[in-house]
Amino acid sequence: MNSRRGFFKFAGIAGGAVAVASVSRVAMAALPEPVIQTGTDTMAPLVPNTGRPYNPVVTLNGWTLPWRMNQGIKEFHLVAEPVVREMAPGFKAHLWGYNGQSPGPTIEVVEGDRIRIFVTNKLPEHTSVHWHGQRLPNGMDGVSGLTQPAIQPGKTFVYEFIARRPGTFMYHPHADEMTQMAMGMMGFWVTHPKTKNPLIDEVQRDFCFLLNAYDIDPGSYTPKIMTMMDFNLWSWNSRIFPGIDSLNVRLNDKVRIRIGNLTMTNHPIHLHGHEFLVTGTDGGPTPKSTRWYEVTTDIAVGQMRQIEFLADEEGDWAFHCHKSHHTMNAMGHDVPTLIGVDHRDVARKISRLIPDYMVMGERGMADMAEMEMPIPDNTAPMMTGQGPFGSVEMGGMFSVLKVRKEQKTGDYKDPGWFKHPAGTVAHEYTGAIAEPARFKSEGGQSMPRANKNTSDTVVQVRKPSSHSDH
Ligand SMILES: [Cu+2]
Repeated sequence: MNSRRGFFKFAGIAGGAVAVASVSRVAMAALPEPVIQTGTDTMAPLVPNTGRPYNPVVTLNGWTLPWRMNQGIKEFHLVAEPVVREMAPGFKAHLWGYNGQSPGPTIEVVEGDRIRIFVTNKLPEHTSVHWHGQRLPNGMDGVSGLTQPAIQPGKTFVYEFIARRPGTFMYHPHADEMTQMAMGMMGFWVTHPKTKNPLIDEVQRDFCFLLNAYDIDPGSYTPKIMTMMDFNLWSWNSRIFPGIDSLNVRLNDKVRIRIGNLTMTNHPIHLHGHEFLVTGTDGGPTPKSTRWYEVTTDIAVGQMRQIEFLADEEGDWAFHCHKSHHTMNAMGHDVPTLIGVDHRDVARKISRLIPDYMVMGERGMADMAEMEMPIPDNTAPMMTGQGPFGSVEMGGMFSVLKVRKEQKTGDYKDPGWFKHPAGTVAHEYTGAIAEPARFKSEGGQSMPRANKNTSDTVVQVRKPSSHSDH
């Protein structure tokens, strides 16, 4: 992440917005110039220099859309268009999104703000934008056919409403949704509180990202849109580990992370080393009496969750979806289970015919990370990511919370790997080993079984070979 560059880029854009009050009536009548981003760096927070002040969020591998003030109304310009998103280094997907990116830019406003959003459609088909979770006039809800005519290609529509309640929201099309959301059309929205709210604490770091998923065949570039369950790329803001930036914080910062789920399944999001509170849902801040500490929270389809914690343990803490299929990349759907099968002979025979032939997964899928097997062009390896101690064997929905004493207030740059104090890392034991205790009483049961088999049935555990039961 490149916070300096991002900051100055934004400072220039936002600086332009300040001058709006002095420009001509003709310019005021025109559409706001759309701001486009195509890089994948996590941009530094966009500090507001017009309108009410607030503490801005940081969008993982994303950015906040600048606005202009027009006679007291915040004006934004979203452009729905085809985009190329680098999902991880060396792996690009042809998606649809907004303003050069999938997901689109985060929109940040303040409770009570009057908002005008221009939406220009540069897609090959009609679209609309639904402002997920907002209180607004029915005709601004963005459901094509029900509350408005669809926005045809080449047309621009205007949405206007007041941000009535503070909280965490999303936006996405409500027109040919199956295609458009499978193609990556979505964005995050944060409405900050106008005055001090007893249910909304001040935090030093406020991160946000969307959970999304794609089905892109190894070696190809465009998602399949008919997929209901068999997604093979599980992403945060259309990035997959190791392409997801770490969340870098200062020791003892209060940290908020806002997460929205626009995939077709739930995601139990798990943080190591700390306990968090769920301080907000789709409906706004949670009453304090309903909060309890946990380390995993499930985020169902269409939901938003805000988690908060005190980052009071230094280190590199894993932060990921706890469904193990969701921390893998580009899995073909017909990978057979090969654990425990000896392929040496077969492999030797085949390798005479096909020199590159390798056998996957005899000892578990970790082989895949280890073998660096040849994969088709433009495919993310199933599990990658090199840590300070070797392969992390993770992909997909995985990142790292980096808590550092030396991290400066307001500095979001990656501090590198944690330097563990001497004697605090698990290590090989080389002393004498006593016989470990083993469970001796297989077959224990509360009642004797009727019609017991004459011989034992022995089964082997199969590694999951399909993605159909997420
Ligand atoms: Cu998941």
